[in-house]
Amino acid sequence: ASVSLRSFPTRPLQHTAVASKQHYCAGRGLWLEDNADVQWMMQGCNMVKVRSSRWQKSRHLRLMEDGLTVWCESTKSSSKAKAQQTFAVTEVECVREGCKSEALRKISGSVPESHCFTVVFKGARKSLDLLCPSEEEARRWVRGLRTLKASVANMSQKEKLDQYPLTVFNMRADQNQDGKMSYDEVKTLLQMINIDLSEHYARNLFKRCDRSGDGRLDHIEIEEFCRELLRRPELDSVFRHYSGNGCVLSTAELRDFLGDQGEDASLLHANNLILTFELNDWAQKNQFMTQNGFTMYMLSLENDVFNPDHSKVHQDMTRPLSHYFISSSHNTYLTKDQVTGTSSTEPYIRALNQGCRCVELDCWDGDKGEPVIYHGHTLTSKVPFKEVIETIAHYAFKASPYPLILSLENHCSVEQQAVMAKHLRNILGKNLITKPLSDEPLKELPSPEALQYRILVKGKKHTPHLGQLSNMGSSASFSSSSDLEDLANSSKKTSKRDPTKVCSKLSPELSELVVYCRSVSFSGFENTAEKAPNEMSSFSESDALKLIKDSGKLFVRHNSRQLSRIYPCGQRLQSSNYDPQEMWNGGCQMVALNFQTPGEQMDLNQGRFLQNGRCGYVLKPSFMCNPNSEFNPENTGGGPGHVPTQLTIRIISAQQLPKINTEKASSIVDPQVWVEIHGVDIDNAKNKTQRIDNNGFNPRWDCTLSFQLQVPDLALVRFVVEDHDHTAKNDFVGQFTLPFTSLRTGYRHIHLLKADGSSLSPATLFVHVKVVRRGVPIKTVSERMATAKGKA
Ligand SMILES: *[C@@H]1O[C@H](CO)[C@@H](O)[C@H](O)[C@H]1NC(C)=O
Ligand SMILES: *[C@@H]1O[C@H](CO)[C@@H](O)[C@H](O)[C@H]1NC(C)=O
Ligand SMILES: *[C@@H]1O[C@H](CO)[C@@H](O)[C@H](O)[C@H]1NC(C)=O
Ligand SMILES: [Ca+2]
Repeated sequence: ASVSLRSFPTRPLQHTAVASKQHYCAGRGLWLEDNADVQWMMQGCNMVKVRSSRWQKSRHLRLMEDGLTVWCESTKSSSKAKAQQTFAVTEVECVREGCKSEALRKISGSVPESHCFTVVFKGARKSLDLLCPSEEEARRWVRGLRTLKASVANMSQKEKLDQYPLTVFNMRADQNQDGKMSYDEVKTLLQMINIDLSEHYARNLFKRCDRSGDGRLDHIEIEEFCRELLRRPELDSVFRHYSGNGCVLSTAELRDFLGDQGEDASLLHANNLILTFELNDWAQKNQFMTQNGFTMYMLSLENDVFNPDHSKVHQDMTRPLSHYFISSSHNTYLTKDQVTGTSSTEPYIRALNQGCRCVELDCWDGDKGEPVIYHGHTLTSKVPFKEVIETIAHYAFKASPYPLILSLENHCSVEQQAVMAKHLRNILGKNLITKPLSDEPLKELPSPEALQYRILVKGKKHTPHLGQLSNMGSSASFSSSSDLEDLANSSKKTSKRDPTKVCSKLSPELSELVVYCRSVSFSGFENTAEKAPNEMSSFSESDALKLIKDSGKLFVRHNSRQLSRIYPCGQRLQSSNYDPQEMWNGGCQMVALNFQTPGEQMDLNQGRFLQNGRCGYVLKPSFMCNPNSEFNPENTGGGPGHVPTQLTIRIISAQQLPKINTEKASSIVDPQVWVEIHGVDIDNAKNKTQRIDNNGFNPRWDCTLSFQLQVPDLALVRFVVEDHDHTAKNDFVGQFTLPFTSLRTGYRHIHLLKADGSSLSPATLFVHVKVVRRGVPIKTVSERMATAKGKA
């Protein structure tokens, strides 16, 4: 069934177009007018796309007019239709200069390194390795792509909204590539961005926008066409509710609105918002906010559901490491699953850029005395240890200044362990921790603050004076226990029975580098106070779950002092993930997930570490940081951390949900929204809205969902949009997850993310959030005013 937009207003087009046209030009000037590299990229260039030393093909790369899309087409015209490919600047994770990728390294002897670069994409998309005709060409493309990426990251939501239809247009809709659109092409575009307009309405709007009357729309006219479509009646009604005259908000009216939102309700704050978001000069001078200014503000990050104060480091960073959840990755080197996936340095870049603070290196003996990293006993490819350390050195502190932990799974001979130690020292230099920060006996672990810009090695450590102790270690082979399954079959089986031999297998050079993260096998919850704070244990997900279920309180206490690392069980050959929330409930710090595997578990990880400036360290709730803590994650009735709280969320509408099922050309999204609570067992819950048929462009639900939380400080809230499918499993459209403690009340937009964690911009949800603690409702300003009026 086709949905016509009957509520569509017939406001004169002129009115909206004028204000935003200025904006539009400003937005474009951002890239196009003043950047020589970007200009250069628009001229296009013939490069060689490299996959291996044998597979090399000529490609023409050109940046399109939207400043966002790069075309990459075969220079042989015959295969044109097939060989055309595009990528959007927003999909780029990073650009690496020279021959740093696995494919380019193989040809680095035969081509000038300065002519090469690699475009690394977010998520699973294969990297693009390119060889340019000159050094200048390579330099300009590398610099240009980086500039564009930075500018896009900086673009306001409104600018993105303006840009979005243009991008779609460039990428797919302009079928005959003449830069203008016929009515049929516009219809294709509408379908691509999920609008199902009535024929009658679409034709009328097309005619109104076709100023030149030639039956085709140029870029500016398409912009106007789209802007008309972007109107938001539900936002307009919020505006009218607070506006006395229905046209503008005075500073006082805006302040009242802010008060109801649960924000700083001061005239100063209201004035600042007018200065920042009001586009109309007259209104700004007279301290009014117009409808356009209000829309701009409401769509900006300033009004995001996620508290912007938490997008900076806002927690105390001077507590011991064991008081923090630490974003951790498992089998970091793998690009896919652990049976056939490729080992590469690129997953390290992606993980580190996401703020991951504990990466894993599975080290084995390699050729010519150089250790390599791969998944032992499998078909995964190998990557030299040295290259991985070089990559880590380069990206370690780009996203976070706080300490990075290298979790070594060491399967190497003593000789190659010494080589590992040498590389670690030489490449990481003064960043590497090689001895304790202080000579004092260690009472507790140092803080992230004290360890800024430092790299810690986690592994087994030789303790000459406590020789016996190391025999007690799990199998006493110094690989971490997650590889015991592998080792059980191998020759190392014998070493189990021969402790002396085992000790001699740890190279003193490598052992020396283990300072604050010394792997030992877990020895129970007895004598907790006597354990050295730098001793830590690894647990398989099932072992950890058992401890949490059987002795949750003791595990929480243990984790207030010792670090614990949890890893996925060995049966997860496809690199699937377990639920990290259960482990955080038990106070476990390093809950290692396969970062390469998107899905609910990685969404939770991204949500958990969204706060505190995404620095990869999040302070545990205070009731978990005490060695005498009474907090029990399995407890259902009261106790520390229990603050009964009601969360009420009204899902109002969504904007520009993309089409997911691209195979069915005519299909339009039938969206529904889930709200999920992930916390302690008793808090876990989910509920969903009804489904809206055939409208991804501006579906409206007005559906209220309510949840009771007991331990809000541990809870995450996840919003998931699905495309209802009558015949198969619903398709995932987008999601956003955030800590309950970072959720803001009032009318808010939620900026949705794709499965791989990157932005689904400009797709948003519009919601209203209300929180009531311990049965005490927080009164809104308008409710207070209503009460006051009633009394008068
Ligand atoms: C981002 O925008 C701000 C203000 O509009 C500007 O000062 C800053 O230089 C921009 N940053 C980048 C990387 O473009
Ligand atoms: C270990 O041995 C079992 C049975 O002997 C076999 O099925 C399995 O593939 C072996 N695993 C490895 C990693 O060699
Ligand atoms: C889900 O939400 C609907 C609509 O508000 C409500 O009627 C229903 O009881 C809720 N279901 C659960 C399990 O909470
Ligand atoms: Ca055209």
